[in-house]
Amino acid sequence: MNDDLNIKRYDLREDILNMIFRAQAGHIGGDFSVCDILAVLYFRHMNIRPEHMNDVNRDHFIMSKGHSVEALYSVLAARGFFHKEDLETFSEFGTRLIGHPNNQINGIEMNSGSLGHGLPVAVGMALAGKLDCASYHVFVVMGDGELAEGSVWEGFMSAGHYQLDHLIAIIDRNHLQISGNTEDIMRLENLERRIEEFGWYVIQTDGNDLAALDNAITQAKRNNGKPSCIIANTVKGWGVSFMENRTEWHHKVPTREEYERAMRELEEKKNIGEC
Ligand SMILES: Cc1ncc(C[n+]2csc(CCOP(=O)(O)OP(=O)(O)O)c2C)c(N)n1
Ligand SMILES: [Mg+2]
Repeated sequence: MNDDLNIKRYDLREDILNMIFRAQAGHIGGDFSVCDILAVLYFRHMNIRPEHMNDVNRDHFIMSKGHSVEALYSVLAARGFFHKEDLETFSEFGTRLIGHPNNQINGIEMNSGSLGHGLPVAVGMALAGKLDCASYHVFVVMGDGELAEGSVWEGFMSAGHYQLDHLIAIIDRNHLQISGNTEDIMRLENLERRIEEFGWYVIQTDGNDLAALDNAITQAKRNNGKPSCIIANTVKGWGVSFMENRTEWHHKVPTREEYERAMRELEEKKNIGEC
């Protein structure tokens, strides 16, 4: 994977950290776990450009785990969907960049935040594409805690039934949700086998390894006859040592001292090119 993305993954996290510290609100843990997935999708794979959002053949993207909106805003700004300075208004009174995705923003197709709705909508988009013999792919990113919602499993079932091979679901499998470990709150394992049983092609990958993600998405795009699901094994809080795998960093806001420590760590890792 080229070095440029290795730098961007830290730049994106620095933008997120700034947004959350300035606003004193946000969901930093899930932002940092999903950041690399978004970077690889937006910079390597998806046929989505700010000036071509009306193109019927472009790819479609749904951020179903809408609480990770800061990660989405940071990558959309980096891809030129709006001015980077707008990030400074995140969560302010009267801002367009509110605390969950809304479709008034260029590049955002679906309002989300209430978990469990992204996959069913993505199924509808992919089914429409199939009926139209269109070439576009539909990508949807979900959290693993989100999989406790029943509507997700209706989505898995119907996508398998309709053999929607242009649908690619990516699960941010960080093993944590808002109040603890997913396996304690609502057991998911054996997740791969369960999703396969619904007629999906399932790929497991390291979700914080840019090259591995790139490979997994390439494989998913080539797959015929079944929808694809990438179980991206990630680390919640990835990039900042004291946030990694800690439940409280789901939506804790850093103190000034924590903010400065986190920024220092991200800068150091960026400079030594750690990946
Ligand atoms: C329908 C619904 N129920 C509850 C919530 C509150 N909520 C916000 S984030 C979250 C945990 C989500 O965990 P996960 O999907 O694993 O996200 P991640 O770990 O990636 O942050 C919950 C329960 C919600 N947003 N929507
Ligand atoms: Mg999770």
